[in-house]
Amino acid sequence: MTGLGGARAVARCDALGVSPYSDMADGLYRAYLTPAYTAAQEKIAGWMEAAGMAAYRDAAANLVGRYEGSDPGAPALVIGSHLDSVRDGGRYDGPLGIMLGIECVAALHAQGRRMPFAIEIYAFGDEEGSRFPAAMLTSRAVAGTLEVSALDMADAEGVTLEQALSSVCGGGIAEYLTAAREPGSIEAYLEAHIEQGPVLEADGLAVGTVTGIAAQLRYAVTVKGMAGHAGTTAMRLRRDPLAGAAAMVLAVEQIARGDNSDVVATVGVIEAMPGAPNVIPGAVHFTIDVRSGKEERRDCVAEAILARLSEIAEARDLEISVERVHDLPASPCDADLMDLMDEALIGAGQPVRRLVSGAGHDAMNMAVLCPTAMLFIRCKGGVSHNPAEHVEPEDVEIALQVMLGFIERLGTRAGDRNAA
Ligand code: HGY
Ligand code: MN
Ligand code: MN
Repeated sequence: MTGLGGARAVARCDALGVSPYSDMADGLYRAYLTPAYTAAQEKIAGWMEAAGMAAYRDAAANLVGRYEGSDPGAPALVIGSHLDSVRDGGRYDGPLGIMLGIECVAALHAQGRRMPFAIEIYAFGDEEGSRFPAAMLTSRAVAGTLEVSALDMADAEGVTLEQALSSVCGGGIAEYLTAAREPGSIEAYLEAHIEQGPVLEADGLAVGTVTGIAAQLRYAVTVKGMAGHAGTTAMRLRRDPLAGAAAMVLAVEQIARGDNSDVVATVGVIEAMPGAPNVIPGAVHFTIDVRSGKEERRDCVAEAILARLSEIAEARDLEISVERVHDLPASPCDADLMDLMDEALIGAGQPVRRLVSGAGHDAMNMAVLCPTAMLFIRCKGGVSHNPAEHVEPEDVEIALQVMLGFIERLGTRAGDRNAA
């Protein structure tokens, strides 16, 4: 299979980038538990079975493929990434890691080989949080870190997670948390992912070993003022929450930029209600996403931002409420697995290059369960969360060879441990 797996992985991501595997007509939006999501699962399940795996949905409606190892009781190697996308996203953010996992198993299956451990491919259903308010629901369910209270939510159309889940797999929300894996049942978690940044391209490298994932905080902010008639309300009499929110958005940018560190802060969603050209809004909702490789930097900047927002609200006679939607700590990759990845890079004729991830990944949740490793793949211009996202099949083939080398070394390590 050498030489073809990388190209096939890219072609399969492309095939999944259009209807019926997208919830939007022109472009890619595949949300958790939608018709596009289940259509994509059915397609991928066929590819998993063709690679010698048994495919099934777990209680959180993740698609899982399992390729047995020589020792049925041994902790499994899990290879995964996410199947959902952002709105109008790229084709490779998530699915590429799933397809590469399938290609690794297909290569072993073609050679009739079994590793000392089973290999399980997880296509996580909700990493982006693009449908429901919280993100990374399904890898948190597998990691066992999801609180049952977190399941009580609805999407923008008012469809609850419970309704969406039962529409897809008939499963009940009560069983959702049974998707959790037993600690000790997983040898390691491996995720290959596009870098979504400029480092590998700038260094002329196809792949790199990830050292860890930045810590992230996400907030939902509501600012309330006084709705009014755009034509009859004098400027001095207004309590305009959208004008207030505009000052707040600029403050988010100024404070993060002023920290002169790796901290990044983003307002990605903003909505004015009732949202009419001739109405001064009554309320505004917006989100804030704050990240850094160091939690203390992240927290310090987040605190400064929230304090500034309160000052702006007070100065403009507005009400403000802030809800913390999620708090994901920084997640270092496992030192031993990084060494194995470096050896696999060398084995595949690639220079060793380590880099941190500013983007969040399911690996940060799986780190609660087991040691994690990530492999980054160069993407054009570092562009992601954008239809222009692009990878070269040759780089993906290199990633496949590195992953196979990593799996071999992990198998040798497991064999040596069992023999000891
Ligand atoms: O937000 C992130 O970093 C990831 O793409 N979900
Ligand atoms: Mn991703
Ligand atoms: Mn993403």
